[in-house]
Amino acid sequence: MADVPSMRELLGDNPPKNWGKWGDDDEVGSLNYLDAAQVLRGVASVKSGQVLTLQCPMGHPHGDPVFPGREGIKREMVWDHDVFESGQGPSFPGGIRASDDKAEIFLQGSSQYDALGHAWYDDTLWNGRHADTTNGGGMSWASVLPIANRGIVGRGVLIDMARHRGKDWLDKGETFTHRDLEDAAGKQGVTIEDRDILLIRTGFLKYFYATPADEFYEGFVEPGLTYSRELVEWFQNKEIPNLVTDTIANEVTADPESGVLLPLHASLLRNLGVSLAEIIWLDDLADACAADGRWDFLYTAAPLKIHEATGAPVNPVVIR
Ligand code: UVW
Repeated sequence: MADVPSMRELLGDNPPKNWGKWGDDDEVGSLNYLDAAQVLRGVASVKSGQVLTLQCPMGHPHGDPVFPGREGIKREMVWDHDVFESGQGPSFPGGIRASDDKAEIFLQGSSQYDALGHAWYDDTLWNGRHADTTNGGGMSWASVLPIANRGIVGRGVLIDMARHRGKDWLDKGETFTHRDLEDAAGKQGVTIEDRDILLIRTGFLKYFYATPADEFYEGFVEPGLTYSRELVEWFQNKEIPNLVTDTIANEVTADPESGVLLPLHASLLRNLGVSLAEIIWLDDLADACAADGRWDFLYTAAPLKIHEATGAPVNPVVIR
């Protein structure tokens, strides 16, 4: 730890920022780029009417992919046939019965959107607000609710880095840059256009479901985009509103050169207001895109509307 620089030392005193760009009270950041014209651009990429949903199931028998320290959903039945037969269920006029259940979940523990205030450094989060806004039992600033209220609709483009590198999944800690994304896009025959919702497949969720948990979590380091100032400027200049990946944390877990953890959470989420969607199942979409060579589509998503939450589950829908 002693040799690892602080986030400020890594990113510098004057990193690219979008604070104030949409007003001091803005809580959705780069999603502001997704105006009506962007919705129509997404609609224009629909050619066949095929619909795909991108959420990983919660409560999968294999276990759920979560960042170390979190747990997958714990769900239990409240009413079932036995409850009624033993006389412990409610008695409704006419005799109708119903199954019922409840769950304990980490709101960041499934396919989900991060709130813009979810990650910070130097006591300051998105748009310059103090991190003490996370105190008091909930996020009073930049929770997931404004994102949920707004919804996310636009042209999505999928870059399949695993397929590009001829692998089922990228290795632990394998990195790539925006230049690699452009290169892969070129090979796929698609252009990453300004204001596109950027989806990146690494195959790492496929690896999760194919691998015993102890092997998956050993030396936990996911593959993903790696920090550089140029990469952050690329996101800013292209006005990317939303990064969506099939990894738990959207970036290589620790910056390979400095050892700093999750610097893109700091530089994209906190500084640029780029929404992050994590643990998103992209394999079926990638297969569909590869089958007909079309890698752009209408992307739609809305996380659950949970007051003051740090993030919320989501089941994005793609129409292509
Ligand atoms: C952490 O908060 C550590 O990660 P994530 O944004 O992936 O939930």
